[in-house]
Amino acid sequence: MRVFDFDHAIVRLPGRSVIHGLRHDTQALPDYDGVADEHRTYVSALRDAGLDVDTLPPLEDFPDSVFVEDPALVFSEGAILLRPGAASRRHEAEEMRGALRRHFHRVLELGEGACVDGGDVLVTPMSVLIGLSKRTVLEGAQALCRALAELGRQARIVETPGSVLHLKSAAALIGEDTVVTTRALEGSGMFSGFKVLLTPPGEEAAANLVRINDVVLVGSGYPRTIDMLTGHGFELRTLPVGEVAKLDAGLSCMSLRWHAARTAA
Ligand code: CIR
Repeated sequence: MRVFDFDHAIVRLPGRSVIHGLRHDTQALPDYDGVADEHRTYVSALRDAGLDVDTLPPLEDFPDSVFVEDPALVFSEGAILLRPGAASRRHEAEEMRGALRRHFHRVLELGEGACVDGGDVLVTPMSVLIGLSKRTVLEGAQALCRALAELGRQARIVETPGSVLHLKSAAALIGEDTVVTTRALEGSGMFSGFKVLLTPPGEEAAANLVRINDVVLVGSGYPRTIDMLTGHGFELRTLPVGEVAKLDAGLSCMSLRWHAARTAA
């Protein structure tokens, strides 16, 4: 089974409060209907890619809770409840506990202590990369390494440039030995041993894409990235992300994905 072979996903509907989510550019105000439309299209694409999608209800108290990738990690072997780094997002982990217990026999918890966001965790065939960022600190990354070891997974802690919110804001595994990333992140050296496809200048945010089974979901506003990936033979599904991008988000953060073959869900 490949690391991007999935048959299940968890998503959460955006609440009307999503427009108050965290964002670095406070000028570009996101629109609730726009986010909801993009989310609907995304969920359809997950279903079309063959996933059984569990859709959780909106949480108005947590504007960023639509970005379910950050409070948890999921694998065939079990799930890990994380501790998001932004204070306004901390309780999203508790809100995810019930869904994880419904789907997984093993749910490990990082618990109290230092923070890790799931957006900083990139699963590759050899190891799980954990990026240190404004949201993920060393102590949290080390606690996550221990939890991953309990699930039989090796991890490697890496540094991400300060300009990047999350590791997966700027990198995705698109083939078993191939990543798509930005020039800035490639410069960190963390992808030595991988084939690297660089996003064209000005389209850095396109690296927040997601491969699911044989299809790659990519933002529709990145024509040069789309051409590049098509040229490399990837099957693409382009999706609108203009509104979620105003919340510093993209395609990977809106779902938790796993293959349930070895779980007893
Ligand atoms: C945040 O700043 O936490 C949200 N507005 C966006 C989170 C995006 N998540 C991700 O890249 N994994």
